[in-house]
Amino acid sequence: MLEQLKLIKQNAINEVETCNDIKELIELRVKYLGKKGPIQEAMKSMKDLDIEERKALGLVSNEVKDAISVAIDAKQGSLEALEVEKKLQSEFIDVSLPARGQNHGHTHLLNQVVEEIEDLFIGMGYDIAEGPEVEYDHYNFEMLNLPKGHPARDMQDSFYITEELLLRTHTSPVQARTMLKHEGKGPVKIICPGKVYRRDDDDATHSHQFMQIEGLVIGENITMSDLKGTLDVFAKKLFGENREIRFRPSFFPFTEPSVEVDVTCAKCKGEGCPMCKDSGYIEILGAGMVHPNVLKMAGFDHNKYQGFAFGIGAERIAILKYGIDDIRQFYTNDMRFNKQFSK
Ligand code: FA5
Repeated sequence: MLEQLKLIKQNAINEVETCNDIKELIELRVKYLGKKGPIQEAMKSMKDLDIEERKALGLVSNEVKDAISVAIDAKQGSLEALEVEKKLQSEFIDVSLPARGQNHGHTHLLNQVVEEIEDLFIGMGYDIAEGPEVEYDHYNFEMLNLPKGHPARDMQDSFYITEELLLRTHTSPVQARTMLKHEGKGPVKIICPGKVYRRDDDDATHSHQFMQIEGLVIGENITMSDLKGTLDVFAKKLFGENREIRFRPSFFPFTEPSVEVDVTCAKCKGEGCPMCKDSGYIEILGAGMVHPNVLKMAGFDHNKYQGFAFGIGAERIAILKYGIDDIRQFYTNDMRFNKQFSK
């Protein structure tokens, strides 16, 4: 019996030593030390032995049990340590690896330019005003000294929705709306950026939908030189001191006198090319002194108040500032174009 126990111990220790799996090790513990294990089986024959033999068998069986248990505990400890090590290896984070690039959106170039212009005018004390894109004929034309049938309405071919409603052709109706809100009291100093729509044929510098930034200043003793000075500062800040700018007499029914401002072409730098239709210049804005009729219609005393107004084409500014060769680039959503202007 004692020999049998020693053999059991030897087999158990051999099996424990070659075991490399915690689950199997638990099964080995049950197999050798459990109630149905070989040691318990051997002990069943105790009852047939005399007292001395029983003592000896008890002693050896305890010794065998202890030895197997110690071997299993030791093995379990080393297998658990191995497991932890493996887990640590698999969860290792290399903090020195460069991060995977993420695609971040950014403000569209056109909005960047509009924001730059807004900042510039806010810096000069202007407030931002807003108006609807679907506008009444009344504000878009009539309040601007353009009654129905006025030939100058043809200057802006319109998208009419009903006889009285249209997509605004310029941001100038916001002038009328702002003046009415002021109820004849100056000063007024606003800019209004927004989309406008015209039935223009699309080409390199014209789009049927584009952005304008309207400006309106009303106060006492406002003169044409205030307008010229303001537009000069605007153009120099945006294009730099060296870019050539010209003021050209023009006509708008809502301003008198009226001017248009041109900047040397982005493509040919003034030489003349198809983009600027060989003129060497691209027109960026229309402006002038607010017509007395417009002041009167909006409830301002034209003997007390004067004002100037301007309407800047935002795409034209972006074209000239960034050397873009076609206005349609702003509206085709070509990511190769858009991504060049991420800030
Ligand atoms: C006007 O729209 C006037 N309301 C501007 C104004 C405001 C004059 C206040 C006086 C006082 P005009 O049609 O010229 O004017 O347009 C103004 C600017 O918008 C142009 O100088 C040009 O830069 C831009 N623009 C005009 N038509 C288009 C178009 N189809 N596509 C892109 N930009 C355009």
